Amino acid sequence: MEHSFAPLQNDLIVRAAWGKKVERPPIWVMRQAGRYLPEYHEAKGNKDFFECCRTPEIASTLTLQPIERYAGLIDAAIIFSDILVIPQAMGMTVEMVDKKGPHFPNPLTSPDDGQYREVMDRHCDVSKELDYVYKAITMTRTKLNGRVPLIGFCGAPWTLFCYMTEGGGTKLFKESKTWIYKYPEETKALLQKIAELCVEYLALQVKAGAQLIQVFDSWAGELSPAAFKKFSEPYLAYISQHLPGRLKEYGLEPVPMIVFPKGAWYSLDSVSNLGYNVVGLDWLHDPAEAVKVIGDRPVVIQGNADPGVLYGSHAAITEAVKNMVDGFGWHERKSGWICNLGHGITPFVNPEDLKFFFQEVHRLTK
Ligand code: 1CP
Repeated sequence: MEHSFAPLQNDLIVRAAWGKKVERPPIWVMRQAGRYLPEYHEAKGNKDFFECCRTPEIASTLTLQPIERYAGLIDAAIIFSDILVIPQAMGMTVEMVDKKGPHFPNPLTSPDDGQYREVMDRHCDVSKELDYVYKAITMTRTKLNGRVPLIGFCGAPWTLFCYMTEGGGTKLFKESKTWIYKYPEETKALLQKIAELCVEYLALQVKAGAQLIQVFDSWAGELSPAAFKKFSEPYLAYISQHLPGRLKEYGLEPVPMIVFPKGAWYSLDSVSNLGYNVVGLDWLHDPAEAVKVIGDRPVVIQGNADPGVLYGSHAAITEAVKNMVDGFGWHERKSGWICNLGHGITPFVNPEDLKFFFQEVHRLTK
């Protein structure tokens, strides 16, 4: 089924992501639909998190909340969902525990554990299993009515692998490190399987109406440069190399692809060669240094203010914006930068302070 949606009134982020010169840098923030917004808690009530993801009416309402609150200041929506829907589609149980985060009651313990074989052997049909995401995307595009583009996303294979083996968030990465250093071949087989599902999942999100896509490698920085080369980068590359072809098979035009290898600052040079149009930077990068590393390659940077600055004073926020505007050479280049935080916005931020951040980006890039 082909959809027809209202034409975009604001396509700034799409043009910027393709490397074009633009009148001002586009802005959005990771996790912009979420816990810092009082209207999020109101709409979510005490409904289960994944139930909200699975209900297109609710997911689209939550996606639109920051677009409505920050109308005229913000340049993209990101579909309300979670990276962990892929492990769910692969047959694993994932619960979202209030105030704690995701929990897998039965994580993958070792290659001999029957569950690993089950996950590996099971045919996973993301067109069927994740149909609710595509429905939410299509409904959101209709409700957006062309206001701003909609971003689709998935978790990177390495990051999803961490959750599938750890069973939730972790500081130690004991299980995932045991896997990569004890069972590298079985690890790679699973990473490859996840990468293939990511390609299909992203293609179907675009088919449903997503206009850019982002791959979140939130745990990239837990790997050494050598381990990143083995266990993350090849699978990020698989996604960027196969998605355009898959879109073509569906009769769809390519969309800009964003990769966010959080914490893997050492990988910027090689990640810039993977075929992604945009590389997301966390706040450990100095903007001017990152611009130098990318050099004349056609790669756009997304980022990278410390989300923690939003707990600070307005003067501190202004300074953080100035640092990006100057460091990314905005006034000289007028291209190559999508403004964002260096990671997701955190709970307890005052939404008025995020508004001030947006206003400062607009003011200082005039
Ligand atoms: O607004 C948006 O950005 C869209 C929605 C979105 C996205 C892009 C959510 C909603 N989750 C994600 C991606 C996601 N989920 C990532 C990658 C981005 C990142 O690094 O922040 C990760 C690692 C997750 C896993 C996850 N889901 C966590 C982290 C736990 C840990 O390991 O520390 C948590 C707390 C969630 C729950 C979640 N996902 C999204 C929201 C709004 C929430 C909070 C749910 C709630 O308590 O109400």
